[in-house]
Amino acid sequence: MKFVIATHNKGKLVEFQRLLEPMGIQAVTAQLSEPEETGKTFAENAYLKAAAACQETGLPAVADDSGLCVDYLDGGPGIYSARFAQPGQRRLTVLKKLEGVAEEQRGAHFVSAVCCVFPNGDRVEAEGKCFGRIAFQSRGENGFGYDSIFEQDGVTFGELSAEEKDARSHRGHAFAAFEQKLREYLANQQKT
Ligand code: ITT
Repeated sequence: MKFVIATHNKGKLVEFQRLLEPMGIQAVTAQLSEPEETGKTFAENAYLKAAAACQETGLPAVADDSGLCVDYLDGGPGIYSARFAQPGQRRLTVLKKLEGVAEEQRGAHFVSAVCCVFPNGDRVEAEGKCFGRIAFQSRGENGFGYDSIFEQDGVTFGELSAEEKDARSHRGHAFAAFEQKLREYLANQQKT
């Protein structure tokens, strides 16, 4: 089964490939346009990206819309995680906004909404979350995006191996649920 991965984020791309491969999916890339993320939810934006990629390539397309939701920032940056500060400034901006905020008030979670759109218009969707805190400073070189400032049990995602991150991350959870739903969808397709 060949799916096109609808993302322009290199960090996500690496994770998509390693999460989709064990499902027996051949994950390919393509030159894709970047649709405007006009949705009001992660799920709506994931659908917009997957639908555009499916239309452009004629292949089933998988996208994720994801982000960091910080309790102290009323759930922000949330769906605006890729847009609320300049590239290279995003982690620092979150850390600055939480300067002087005590550990108990630094709760946060990541969300990943995954959507696969098929050429016949069908879609399979799943969502995953993981909960933790915003660290006091950036730690760890692994991963991407906000990984080095998001910690669980005192360890940031930037300090985890790829396998460790997948086992506990929002995207790992979302793809596990997605795999289940995809299997059900494909089994139903074979019946009809
Ligand atoms: P695509 O839309 O092309 O997939 P994007 O980077 O714009 O790429 P989003 O709109 O979903 O993707 O924005 C997600 C933001 O949240 C982006 O800034 C990511 O770096 C960050 N993010 C998402 N998942 C993350 C993860 O697992 N670890 C760290 N940061 C993450």
